Amino acid sequence: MRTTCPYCGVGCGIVASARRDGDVEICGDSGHPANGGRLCAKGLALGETIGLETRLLTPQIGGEPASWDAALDLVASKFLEAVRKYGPDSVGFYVSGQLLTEDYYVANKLMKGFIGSGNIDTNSRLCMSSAVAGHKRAFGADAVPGCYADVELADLVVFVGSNTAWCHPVLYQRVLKARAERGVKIVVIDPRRTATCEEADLHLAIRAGTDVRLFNALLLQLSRRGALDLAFVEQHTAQYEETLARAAADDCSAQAVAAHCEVETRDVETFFAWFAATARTVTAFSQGVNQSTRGADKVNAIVNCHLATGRIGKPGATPFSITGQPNAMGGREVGGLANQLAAHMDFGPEENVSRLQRFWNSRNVARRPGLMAVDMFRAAGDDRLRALWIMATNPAASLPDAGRVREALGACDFVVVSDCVAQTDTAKFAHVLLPAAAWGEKDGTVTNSERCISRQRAFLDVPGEARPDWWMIAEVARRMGFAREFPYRAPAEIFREHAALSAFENTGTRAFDIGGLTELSDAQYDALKPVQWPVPVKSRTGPQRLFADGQFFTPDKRARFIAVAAQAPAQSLSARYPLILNTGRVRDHWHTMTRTGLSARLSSHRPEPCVEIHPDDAAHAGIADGDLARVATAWGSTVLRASCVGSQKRGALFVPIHWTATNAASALAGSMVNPFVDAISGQPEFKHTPVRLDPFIQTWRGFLLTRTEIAPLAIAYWAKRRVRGGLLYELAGGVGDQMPGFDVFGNAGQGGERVEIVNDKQCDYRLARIVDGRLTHCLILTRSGSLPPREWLSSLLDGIALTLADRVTLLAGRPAGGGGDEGPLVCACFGVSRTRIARTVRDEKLVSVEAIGAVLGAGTNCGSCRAELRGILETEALRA
Ligand SMILES: Nc1nc2c(c(=O)[nH]1)N[C@H]1C(S)=C(S)[C@@H](COP(=O)(O)OP(=O)(O)OC[C@H]3O[C@@H](n4cnc5c(=O)[nH]c(N)nc54)[C@H](O)[C@@H]3O)O[C@H]1N2
Ligand SMILES: Nc1nc2c(c(=O)[nH]1)N[C@H]1C(S)=C(S)[C@@H](COP(=O)(O)OP(=O)(O)OC[C@H]3O[C@@H](n4cnc5c(=O)[nH]c(N)nc54)[C@H](O)[C@@H]3O)O[C@H]1N2
Ligand code: SF4
Ligand SMILES: [Mo]
Repeated sequence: MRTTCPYCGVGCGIVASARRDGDVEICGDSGHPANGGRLCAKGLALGETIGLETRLLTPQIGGEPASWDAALDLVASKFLEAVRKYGPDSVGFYVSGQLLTEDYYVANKLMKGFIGSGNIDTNSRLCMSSAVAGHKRAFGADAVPGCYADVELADLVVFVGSNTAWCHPVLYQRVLKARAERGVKIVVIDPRRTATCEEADLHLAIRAGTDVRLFNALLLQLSRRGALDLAFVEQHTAQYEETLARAAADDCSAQAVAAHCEVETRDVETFFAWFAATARTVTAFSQGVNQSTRGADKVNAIVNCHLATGRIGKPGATPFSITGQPNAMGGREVGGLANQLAAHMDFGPEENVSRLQRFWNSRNVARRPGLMAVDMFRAAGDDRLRALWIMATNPAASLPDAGRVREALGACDFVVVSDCVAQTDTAKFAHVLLPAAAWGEKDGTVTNSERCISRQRAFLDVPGEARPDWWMIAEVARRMGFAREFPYRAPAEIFREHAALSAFENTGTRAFDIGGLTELSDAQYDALKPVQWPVPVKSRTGPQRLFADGQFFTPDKRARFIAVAAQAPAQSLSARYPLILNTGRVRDHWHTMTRTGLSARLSSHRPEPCVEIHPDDAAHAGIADGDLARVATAWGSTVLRASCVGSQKRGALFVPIHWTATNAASALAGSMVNPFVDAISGQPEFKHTPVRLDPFIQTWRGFLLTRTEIAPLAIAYWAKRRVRGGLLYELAGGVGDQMPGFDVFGNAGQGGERVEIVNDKQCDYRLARIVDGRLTHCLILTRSGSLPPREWLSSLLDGIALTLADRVTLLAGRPAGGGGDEGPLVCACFGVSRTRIARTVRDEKLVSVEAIGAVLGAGTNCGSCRAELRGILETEALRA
């Protein structure tokens, strides 16, 4: 079955085959325009994440299984009751870029079209809303001008606030291929030296939040160097003079900019010179730009430079917002953001509301924008919002100031959560839980970063009582009295209505037009090939690029320069919180790990929740690499494994977002993030919170291996991850935390053999439980000694009977012949560990990444680990 990857916005095509034994084979679809057959490690591992062990399979009311009828009746009646008593704005939907377009369309139609409130917002608020605001200000519409082919046609690709190598690996590979073939130059602008920098010709490790100053200066330098496309500026843009004047208000010399951004003058000059000299330039940006209280301004500062040079709508020349989630774009198309209507229409003009009234046959279309994500959860906590339905997102973990979000969820009268997974941080607060069909089980469409609409297709049976999201929303709509308007029986019907709305009274003034897909039969929808929008009536394909003719969607058809001022982030550093907290992603995990956490392979690259620290900052705080550290802001605090790395900028910490209360004691990045948002876009400032770093006083440490989940532990540090055959819990006690004993195994620990070693000198305690000759549990703790490596012991959980030799050395933690310490996985595609790579480099005297690839396969598929391979080569060369 041809389908689309459910992770990042690259939107790779996948061919999935369900085998008789229940396994699923995944490979890249060579016919898909996004990836041409390539996949990254996450996409490749999709087959490992479709198990049912963590799934929500029946509706629940108050934690008890319920029938669909009872659950849907309750949701409809609670929403109706709130609307009757307190008005339509007393209810809300909080939805997600991981819904399919059809789900999303129905949710938006119900809230904005029939309940009559603007209160539907999406996690895309946290992700893409600054780009949306920037596009609308500059182009008059939320339209991405370029396409993926542009990164291959460019001579210069500038990545701003984007760790593309890890977050959009297949797009990054396309750039690397062009680089190998044609010598495309790469510049990375990011405070951290990320994996994306490994192949870069220039890395500007700017101080967080200084992008506007850099791009304002670039604009001025372009004009001084005569690099402008004056004809384009004159014929197709407006507000150039004011914008230039605003930029010139700051000292725009390379020296001044370098000092402000904390980089070398030489490097700033090089960047300006390359940008000025290279007509075919793509500036690709992501969350380092968007997730900022100046996010929309950052976007426009970048777009300004492209407008000034006429580098838009041309092959190899475009600003390029890379989208995060698989359907970030589809959500924008259906109006999933609280401040826009369906089909890219704005609230402003009254005719848009009346057009929707006529199209939907409703008298009740919302006339005002609703609450944006952060405010929506504030309202849930103070009685303004009486009923909230959360779909396909985990806000108790992913919103800023997550502690307060949890309080709000706890205080809200009625919370509905639809998810595929039973236990998420958010599900704990649900009065009603609705089981959603997951990737592989549901049908619909998604739109990727280059406006390409692509089908997700079902190839697995829907398990238990799970249902697709569009179905549950339509069922609630019917029960609220809108049966006639929500008659859908299949996603194709919804898609046709969505396409028809995009073309309804659209005289070319609305960018989003897929009228050409309105007449698709069910069979044509099933067979729909990836297609870029716009697809107006009478056409079946869209143009690769927008604005090639210099015509934009503003009233006068001219693009707008936007004058933006360099401003500091919302909160400044202080003596108490002297460092910057930056948060983001790691290579092999996806968000709150509800799916990637199921794969042992994907869980091994970054085995524990960590904080990346510059070695000088770590030394200053008295923290060594591998220690636990306490990381605290004015909003919350965590205990994390310190990783001292030179790639981290001095004065800033980086904490991955993936660990939640479901998989760690106290590691949630969102609990520490300040809740300030961009006044223009409403997007939170996830990349800049003042923070402090302190050593964590650890009284004992250890780990626990178990075949099955254990009850929550009341200790300062634990972090859980999937290993082959079971789960591995890393453990550490703070002052006053008791060492766990046999009782942590719970009921599962009854019976079997028990092997125990106590070493009083180091206060070591080692315990194993063996049932029918197989290892089921193993607990290893120490106060002052060392711990054995985890790999060999966890491999014994696999269910194979222990040999006599295994039994003898079990509690030593090493196989009889030695070894057993493979270290973390570096190449997730081929499962090659750090130890094995280092050993092979030494034994076979390898000197290049290619040579490692030839011998071990590592780095030859998705290429995301090539930076790490190079690091190992360097370490081994130094050692030699
Ligand atoms: N592996 C993986 N891939 C993913 C995801 C995932 O969870 N895991 N999620 C997907 C989603 S939804 C999204 S939105 C994307 C996000 O993709 P990215 O935006 O590439 O990822 P992030 O790690 O959030 O942040 C990018 C970079 O911004 C930098 N940064 C921080 N502050 C600043 C600043 O002030 N200026 C500049 N120029 N840079 C700054 C950070 O150091 C970081 O390296 O990834 C998508 N792909
Ligand atoms: N500190 C910090 N916080 C951040 C960010 C950051 O950089 N730093 N980035 C932000 C960004 S860009 C994003 S996109 C968000 C992501 O944050 P979330 O959206 O909260 O993260 P996910 O873990 O992807 O949550 C998706 C949920 O939907 C469920 N799900 C998957 N498919 C379906 C489906 O088809 N139907 C239903 N009903 N459920 C489904 C999954 O099981 C999972 O529980 O995080 C944001 N939060
Ligand atoms: S790059 Fe990876 S995660 Fe993104 S769509 Fe492609 S396979 Fe999926
Ligand atoms: Mo995102």
